[in-house]
Amino acid sequence: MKMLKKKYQSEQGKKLPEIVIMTGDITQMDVDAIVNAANESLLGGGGVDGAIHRAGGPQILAECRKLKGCPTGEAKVTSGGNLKVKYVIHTVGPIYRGGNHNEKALLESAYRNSLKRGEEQKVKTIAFPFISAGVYGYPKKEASEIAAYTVADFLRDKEDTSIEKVYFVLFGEDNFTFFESVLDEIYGVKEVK
Ligand code: AR6
Repeated sequence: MKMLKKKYQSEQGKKLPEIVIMTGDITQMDVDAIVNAANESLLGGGGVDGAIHRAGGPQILAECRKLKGCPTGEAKVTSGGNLKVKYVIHTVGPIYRGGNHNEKALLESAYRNSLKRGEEQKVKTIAFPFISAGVYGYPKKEASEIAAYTVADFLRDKEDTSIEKVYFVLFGEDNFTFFESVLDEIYGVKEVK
């Protein structure tokens, strides 16, 4: 399968973070931290959560057990086990229940709290999956807008941050295209015709 990748950097004076969108498997990333789209138990599951625990080995689950779960919208850190990363930041996105159950605020919190946990560990590079957009059923266009705007706004003009580069690692061309549209808008990329 063709791998898609696109890099966004600030134009002079705008001070937006460097963001890379790509298709691929987040468990293979060579970054300081990856974010896991977990559930409140932090004891594993399917989707990206299952993939991270499978690839990372039992060490991550052992550490998760000690964390005693994680409320929706918050984030907690373990080591990276057998993965290339130093840390896995486990966050819990909202289950989508029609849009009137505080889902947007909770999804924004999941991204923001993950970035905060990353900063506390002094990570320079961090990779996110498409939180809540799988089993949890968040409509993808909306979820991609929340993801991209929340991360860009959190890091915009921020001097006191360790984070230099953020990756969104996505399954499938469709998901890539959602992120591409919103990031083109945020970074003011002009369409070349
Ligand atoms: N790398 C990158 N993206 C992936 C990978 C991977 N290895 N595997 C799946 N995805 P989901 P959620 C994509 O369902 O909606 C778990 O059971 C996937 O295609 O993993 O937040 C947890 O334990 C989709 O686009 O997370 C929770 O119970 C995106 O990752 C629940 O699922 C997120 O899909 C959380 O649901």
